[in-house]
Amino acid sequence: MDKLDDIWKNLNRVHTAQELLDIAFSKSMKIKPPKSRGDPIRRSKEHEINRINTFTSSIYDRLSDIVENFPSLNQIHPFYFELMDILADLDAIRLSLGRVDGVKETIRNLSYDILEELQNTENRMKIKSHRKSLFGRISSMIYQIGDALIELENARKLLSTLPNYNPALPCVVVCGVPNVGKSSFINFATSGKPEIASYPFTTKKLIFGHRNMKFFQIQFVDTPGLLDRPIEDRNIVELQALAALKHLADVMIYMVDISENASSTLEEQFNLLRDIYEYYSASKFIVVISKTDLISRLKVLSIQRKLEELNLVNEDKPLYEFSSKDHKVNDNLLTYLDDVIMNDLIRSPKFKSSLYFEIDPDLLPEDEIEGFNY
Ligand SMILES: Nc1nc2c(ncn2[C@@H]2O[C@H](COP(=O)(O)OP(=O)(O)OP(=O)(O)O)[C@@H](O)[C@H]2O)c(=O)[nH]1
Ligand SMILES: [Mg+2]
Repeated sequence: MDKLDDIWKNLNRVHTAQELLDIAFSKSMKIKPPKSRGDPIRRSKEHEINRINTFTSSIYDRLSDIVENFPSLNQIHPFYFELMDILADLDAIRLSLGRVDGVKETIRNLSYDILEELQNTENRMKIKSHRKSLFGRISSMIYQIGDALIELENARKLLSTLPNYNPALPCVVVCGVPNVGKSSFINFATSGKPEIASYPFTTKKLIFGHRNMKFFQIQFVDTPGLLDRPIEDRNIVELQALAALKHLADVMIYMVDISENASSTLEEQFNLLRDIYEYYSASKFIVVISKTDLISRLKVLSIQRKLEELNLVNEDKPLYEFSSKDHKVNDNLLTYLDDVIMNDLIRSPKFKSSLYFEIDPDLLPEDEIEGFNY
């Protein structure tokens, strides 16, 4: 599967209608009349035919480039499909592509017709006016798809800023209500450097970080905070977090802030966790109490008991702690996470085959090679 980066970053900028026409006009007007001294009518025809061909193919080729190079919406990874649907208007993109495609064919057919008429014209003024009227008709068709070209350029710009997910590598998605310390965890555990601030809703889009294992990388996704509310009330920022939970999370870390200044109540945080368990699947869920440097041991234990009573943590969904200020407590979480990835996830059918491509077998010791069943 292509990485998004590869798909979008290689796309050419979509020109505006005016730019397309300016380029085509300027190219066609540079065409010099043929040098031969022959029949002036024939020379004039040849000149105008060359101009028409240059003009039409400049526009036709650029419109084809837009349509053909735009990633096929039916083939991209479902995560990108959903993100595109959230951030851009997929129907409008489809419609715009269709309009551009249609116009380019009309332009070509029209120019064939005019060229044929021109062949049968013996009057120099008429020859010129055929060419002029063709340019005029093509120009108005291009102006008519001006809004579609702008729509496609906006989509290209927006989508080229999306994160670069690699489906061949395991992915840990970190989520929770706003301000619980998600970005602080990503900052601590990975190469990612998301913004961290004392106010809620700091993170407004998905941010990726990576953690190097011996032979491969684990991807981590920092998500914008989610509020405890129904899906229909969620905004575009929250929907991006949900797209990551739905399509990317092999392991999901849910952070709970039980400190005095938490931005959401415990009940709200538990409700959200319940919803996530119900609607999203991951090979592994891990619940993490954050900011433990601010909390007494007694309080951590009492919340742990509460979570167990509510069956929000259990053997399958273990509870760990994280503190960005007291790194000692993080060892347990990171060791467990690495174990889950190395022992369960990476040997699962989903990654076994892709690892074959990611790992240079020469780097693997003998026992590891056996372990991976090459
Ligand atoms: N004392 C203490 N403060 C923390 C800890 N983790 C995060 N904070 C603070 O809590 C605030 C929010 O941290 P972030 O990491 O930005 O939280 P977030 O969940 O990413 O927030 P949003 O992106 O807004 O949802 C910041 O002021 C952090 O410095 C921690 O372990 N201990
Ligand atoms: Mg954040």
